[in-house]
Amino acid sequence: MNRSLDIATSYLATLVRVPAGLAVGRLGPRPERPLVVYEFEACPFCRKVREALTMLDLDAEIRPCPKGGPRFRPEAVAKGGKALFPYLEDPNTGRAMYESDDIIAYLYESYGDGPVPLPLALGPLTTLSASLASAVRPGFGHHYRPARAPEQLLELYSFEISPYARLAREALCSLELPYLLHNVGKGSPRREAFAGRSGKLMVPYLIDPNTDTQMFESADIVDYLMRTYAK
Ligand SMILES: N[C@@H](CCC(=O)N[C@@H](CS)C(=O)NCC(=O)O)C(=O)O
Repeated sequence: MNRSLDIATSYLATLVRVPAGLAVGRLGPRPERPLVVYEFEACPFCRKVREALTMLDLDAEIRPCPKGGPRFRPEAVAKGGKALFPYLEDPNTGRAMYESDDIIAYLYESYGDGPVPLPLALGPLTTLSASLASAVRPGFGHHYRPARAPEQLLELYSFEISPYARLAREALCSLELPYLLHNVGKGSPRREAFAGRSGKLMVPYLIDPNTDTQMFESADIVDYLMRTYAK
């Protein structure tokens, strides 16, 4: 897909889900360790969970499970017993679970102020619009593209609804590259520290400790990931 079409369709995906995954709401206790999420970018149920992570200002270790992926899909099945995504592990409480709605309810109980906000609580309507967001980016962040595995986790600063951050997450997903997702949605108390570290407040921002690389710009990030990891 050419760049203009990429951006236009990613904006469409953003539009159908706005305001979910944009701004940080009321926060509860902060976890000491990042959550672990097995998921894939194109999955509408995974999208709902990623939106909750942004709105709760939570970091997560993302273990991408694109179709045909040789590493994290089998790992998730070995742990949870079935190939169903998203699958959450919370190393702070030892809890692990399937089912996006159960995961979201758990996250709001544990790290929010209790109730799940409206954009994530509309049942079939939430699922329908989350599916539409996937439909306008057909095939992206869905299938595995052969790649070599990095030794260390990459890091990505992002927030779910950003059309540009989506492009970077799709590439990380299809290459099955695990990464620490730092959510910095609007109103995140961590935005200032991020801008101090990176030099400006813009997402996506990728850090790759394997090659000592840090960069902004979704097109550059996608290009870098393909050049560095795709086989
Ligand atoms: N009710 C589940 C549905 C999850 C679901 O159907 N996930 C699909 C992906 S969107 C899945 O895992 N399919 C099996 C696969 O991808 O192999 C939830 O809300 O989490």
